[in-house]
Amino acid sequence: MDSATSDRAALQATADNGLKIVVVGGFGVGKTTMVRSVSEIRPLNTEETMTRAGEAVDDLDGVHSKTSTTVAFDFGRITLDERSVLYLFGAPGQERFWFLWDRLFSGTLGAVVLVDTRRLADSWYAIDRLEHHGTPFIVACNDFGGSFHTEQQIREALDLSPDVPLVECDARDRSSSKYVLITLVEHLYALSVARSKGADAALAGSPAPAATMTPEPTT
Ligand SMILES: Nc1nc2c(ncn2[C@@H]2O[C@H](COP(=O)(O)OP(=O)(O)OP(=O)(O)O)[C@@H](O)[C@H]2O)c(=O)[nH]1
Ligand SMILES: [Mg+2]
Repeated sequence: MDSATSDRAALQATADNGLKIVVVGGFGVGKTTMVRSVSEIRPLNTEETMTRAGEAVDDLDGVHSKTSTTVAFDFGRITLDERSVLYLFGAPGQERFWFLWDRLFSGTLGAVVLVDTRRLADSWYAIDRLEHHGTPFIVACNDFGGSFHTEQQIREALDLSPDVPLVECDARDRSSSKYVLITLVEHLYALSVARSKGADAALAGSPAPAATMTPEPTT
């Protein structure tokens, strides 16, 4: 069986419970690298070579060695258990492709905002869009060896609420990328537990439903 056939077989084998996760962030922060490092199938990438013609349009500050860029999205997959799989989508980072993000976020359970701490402002738009959609997210700082920032400095620069998890990672490293995804899944689980507790409390505090009330005596 060639690898494309085995990839298709793997995709068909389990899809009972498909959870869509998006990796988003500014240009060249390592989104494609993360999807590649962690996917258990050969990932789908839509990389195109960057040309000199694009230099005037692309903001290459801090990513001069980059030779290709995502023009649609990356796609990978990770099995969680016999019935559940994570479908991983890597967003394109260049500003001219940001119009694709809103579509990509549709049906998304949660997101990883990948950040290069040398260019923190490049992450603002991703966080803004996720908040706009109400999509839960965590922030992962990809290690490009920039100057040291405390967690507090990063939280302030990104205006992050204290309940959004913030982790460090190396997107090239499979176990580090896995840890990022586990943090996101745990965050989503905690949010869902908090939501169902809130719903239970609201039900407990509400008046008894009409069907259980003593019927009015009939004359
Ligand atoms: N030093 C370092 N380099 C990294 C890391 N992750 C990715 N890179 C490198 O950074 C470059 C950009 O990575 P990509 O994965 O293409 O970035 P991207 O966010 O998908 O880029 P766009 O799709 O063009 O926005 C590549 O040359 C990677 O090898 C990291 O953790 N540390
Ligand atoms: Mg990419």
